Amino acid sequence: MALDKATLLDLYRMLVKIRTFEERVGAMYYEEKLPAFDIAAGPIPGEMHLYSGQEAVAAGVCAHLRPDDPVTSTHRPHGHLIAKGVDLKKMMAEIFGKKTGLCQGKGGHMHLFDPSLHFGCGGIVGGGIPHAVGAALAIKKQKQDRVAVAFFGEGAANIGAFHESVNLAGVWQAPVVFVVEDNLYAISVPKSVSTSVRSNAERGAAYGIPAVQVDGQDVVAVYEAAGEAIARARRGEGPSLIEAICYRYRGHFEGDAEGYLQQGEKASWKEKDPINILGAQLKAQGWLSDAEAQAIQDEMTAQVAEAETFARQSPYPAPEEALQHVFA
Ligand SMILES: Cc1ncc(C[n+]2csc(CCOP(=O)(O)OP(=O)(O)O)c2C)c(N)n1
Ligand SMILES: [Mg+2]
Repeated sequence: MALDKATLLDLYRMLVKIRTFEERVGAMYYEEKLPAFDIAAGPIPGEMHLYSGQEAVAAGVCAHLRPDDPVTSTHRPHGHLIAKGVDLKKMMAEIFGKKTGLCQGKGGHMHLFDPSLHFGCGGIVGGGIPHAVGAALAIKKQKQDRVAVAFFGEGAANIGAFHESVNLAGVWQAPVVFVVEDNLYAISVPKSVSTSVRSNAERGAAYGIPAVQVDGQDVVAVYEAAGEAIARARRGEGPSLIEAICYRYRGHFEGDAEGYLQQGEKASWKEKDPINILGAQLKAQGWLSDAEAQAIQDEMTAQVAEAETFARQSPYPAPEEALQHVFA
């Protein structure tokens, strides 16, 4: 089914928004860290895992979600939370460790929680998958039409929690959609040496749930597959799995020497860039001029700059607050 102009433009705007945010965070991350990479230095201390290149997955799935649909994410969470509709200022402040951040500066980039959007994430690979099933079970018991979504990487699909979660979701017919983002690597380990099946979509059959593979560079393909899966769950017809084949443009983490890549690999994936693919479709339809594309880029650059200014100008939490809101 052909998507209408408004839907396609919304998707395009979201792709550009996520890319612009990630590339700006990537630039700011290196402030004061170089020339000898000092992970603790600069305005954004600690590890950083960016989502550039994978935007179509978050945008295509989250376009179908409501604020009250629970989403669990990973150590690479920015794109999912932006697509869910987060306030960029609060998110950027959290990444900077500031008091005005989503978690009052105590979570940082890997621990972004937004109760207003029913969103959580964390650094334990696969840790969010059982949480999504738990949320879906609660939704089912409360007879609501909400849907839980778990985003995770193809590396996470090899841990026990994935298999237990998909099995129980199948048993309970819980309203959850598992979104495997297959970006070819878990850190430096290619899927071919860690995974017994060629495609994680094949694993759906083992647990009796519908599963499809989609081109994760193509936001329309993701949007259509996610639309079916999410509508099925809202109708009370149980869980689904979507495997999106995608590619991250930056290292596993910032500072990754990327010695595991094949020569020319990244350049060839960039030829299938999600923003360019959708941009070309919109232009071919006469729905996006170069000037309009530039205006969207300028708007997103301004939104990210506003978030940056807010984060930089916000105070740090006071040292005596360190033990508040934590299990001690
Ligand atoms: C339980 C657990 N094991 C190992 C790690 C270390 N680790 C962090 S990210 C990562 C790879 C994850 O790969 P994947 O699930 O494919 O996600 P991607 O980074 O590709 O988005 C690993 C092994 C961890 N954080 N948690
Ligand atoms: Mg991966």
